[in-house]
Amino acid sequence: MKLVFAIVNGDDSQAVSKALLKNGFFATKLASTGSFLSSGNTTFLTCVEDHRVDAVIDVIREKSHKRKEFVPSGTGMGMGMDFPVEVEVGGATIFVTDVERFDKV
Ligand code: 2BA
Ligand code: 2BA
Repeated sequence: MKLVFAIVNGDDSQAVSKALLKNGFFATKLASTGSFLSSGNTTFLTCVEDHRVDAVIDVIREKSHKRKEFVPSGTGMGMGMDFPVEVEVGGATIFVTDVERFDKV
């Protein structure tokens, strides 16, 4: 078994959640916060058999959209000027790890 961690932009989390369910995947959602934008994202934990990992990732990829956003740079140096910087958000950041044991008791 593998555990797929997927950090998904808050705006895409409903669509990802529905698509995982529709495709028969079990998942757990954790409310999370990115340290850079300090805005909410959702971390999906999905534990699946090894051969289903690519299928989970395909579902998440299909429902997560990359886009550009302007955010305050935090470099106003106390002068009241905080220049916005463009960052790419959306898409999903995915980690896959081995699971030693999987039980439902
Ligand atoms: P945030 O930390 O809020 O980051 C949002 C976006 O800001 C990032 O999008 C990236 O484009 C930019 N960014 C973040 N940290 C940066 C840095 N140190 N320098 C320059 N630009 C930076 P994504 O890369 O798509 O990441 C989206 C979210 O996924 C992140 O939200 C964070 O919660 C998570 N994440 C991304 N990479 C990670 C990693 N290596 N480990 C753990 N969490 C990660
Ligand atoms: P359980 O299978 O006992 O799962 C209880 C909770 O444990 C789930 O809550 C989910 O948060 C987590 N979980 C279970 N298996 C997981 C896995 N492989 N990876 C990550 N997290 C996992 P819910 O999602 O609210 O599901 C509640 C109950 O609804 C489940 O109880 C199961 O009986 C049913 N269920 C959930 N997803 C299903 C699906 N795709 N197909 C059929 N039944 C589903």
